[in-house]
Amino acid sequence: MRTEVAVVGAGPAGLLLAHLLAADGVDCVVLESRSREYVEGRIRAGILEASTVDVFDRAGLGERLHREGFAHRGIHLHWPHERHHLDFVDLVGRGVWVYGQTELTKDLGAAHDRAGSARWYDVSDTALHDIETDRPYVTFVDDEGAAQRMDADVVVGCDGSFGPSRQAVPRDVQDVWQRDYPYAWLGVLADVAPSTDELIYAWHPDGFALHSMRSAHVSRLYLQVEPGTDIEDWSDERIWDALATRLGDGHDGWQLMPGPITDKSVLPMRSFVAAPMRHGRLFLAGDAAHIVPPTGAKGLNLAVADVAVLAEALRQLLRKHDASLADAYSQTALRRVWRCTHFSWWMTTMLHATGDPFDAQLQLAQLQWVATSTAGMTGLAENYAGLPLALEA
Ligand code: FAS
Ligand code: PHB
Repeated sequence: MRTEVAVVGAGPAGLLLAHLLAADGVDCVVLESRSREYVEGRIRAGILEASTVDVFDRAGLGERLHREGFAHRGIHLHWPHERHHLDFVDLVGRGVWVYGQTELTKDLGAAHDRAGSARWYDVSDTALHDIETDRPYVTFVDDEGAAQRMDADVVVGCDGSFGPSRQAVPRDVQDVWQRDYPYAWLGVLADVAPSTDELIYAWHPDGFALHSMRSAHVSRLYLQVEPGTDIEDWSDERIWDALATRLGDGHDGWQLMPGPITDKSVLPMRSFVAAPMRHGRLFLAGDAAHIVPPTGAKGLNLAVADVAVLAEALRQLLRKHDASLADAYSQTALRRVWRCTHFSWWMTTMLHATGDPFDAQLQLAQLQWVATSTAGMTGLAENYAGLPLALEA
């Protein structure tokens, strides 16, 4: 079989790239190792930057997002006895949207259904070949156990942090940076109306907590736990007690309303960047190239930003035989990747308790400045609401 662009991975990056390329008449095939139901059911990100919403609007994918998503002007920063609202729209002229990654992936899947796109789910043994030539190909075993080969002009690795694509880049040309944080997040989904209008990021000596949401009836909350925490150690009651303490239940009359927990998971916190994001005819996008701790709500948005830049680069390469944007892709994408990696590290280290009393004083001093100085608030707002897509040099 032959296509122009073989995309490995049908998460948001892979599906969005294939959708944008197909809109430009570029032939694509998407290969995915899990089932469609599994991919669309994975509970992950929830915050979309304005530039992400713009990409979906321009691609004709924004209708349900605008109907069911929530436009937020900003966030609340909370620490014991203090709560401050940062209004991003006042500060930098743009806010963010609350719309679950699961919904975004379903919208992308529906668009591919309408377009009759070529997607292979439940594949296995995916392997990339001859990526240093102009005739790369991908081999895999399909869901019926038959060995398949897909020849392509370009292969794009959108296969997340554990896929084969990043491994296909030779070690001697690849730089990798990684930082593992000394804490993890316990995330819960609860069938209860959010107790807040906008997200609450809370510092507390016991640990960080975040109150987010998915709809008017579903709350999404996180609390800092030790790495490797066994979810069985956290009963619903213990989770709600810790969230109430850390989020400031009772502060100025504010109350956290508990409810039935429908999903619990522990996710590790790490920063990871692999460069270059292109080797020969292989391009990497999204988590395949970088991972950020979710404190800055950047993971999904970075994947979209990579894809928006890469789709145009591949259109120029394959339709106009102009390789200039493709040759610049890695450098262009990495500028935003490092800006977002820094911001995610900055938010994470400002808000997570380490148990060290000196750290605690530094964090509280930083929070006091960020939440009460226009310069501090603007710096957070500019990064959280998102920078323009293709960062200037
Ligand atoms: P994805 O990981 O979404 O998609 C990669 C796809 O490739 C997967 O479907 C996988 O099955 C497939 N694949 C892997 N190996 C393959 C192979 N060999 N062959 C074929 N297919 C293969 N971000 C936030 O902003 N906020 C959050 O709260 C947040 N929470 C997260 C929680 C968890 C548990 C995880 C893991 C990530 C979270 N993220 C969060 C980040 C997340 O949203 C990612 O940034 C986003 O999914 C990136 O999208 P993709 O790059 O498409 O990668
Ligand atoms: C979420 O709603 O899942 C979410 C929101 C903000 C974050 C991380 C996760 O920083």
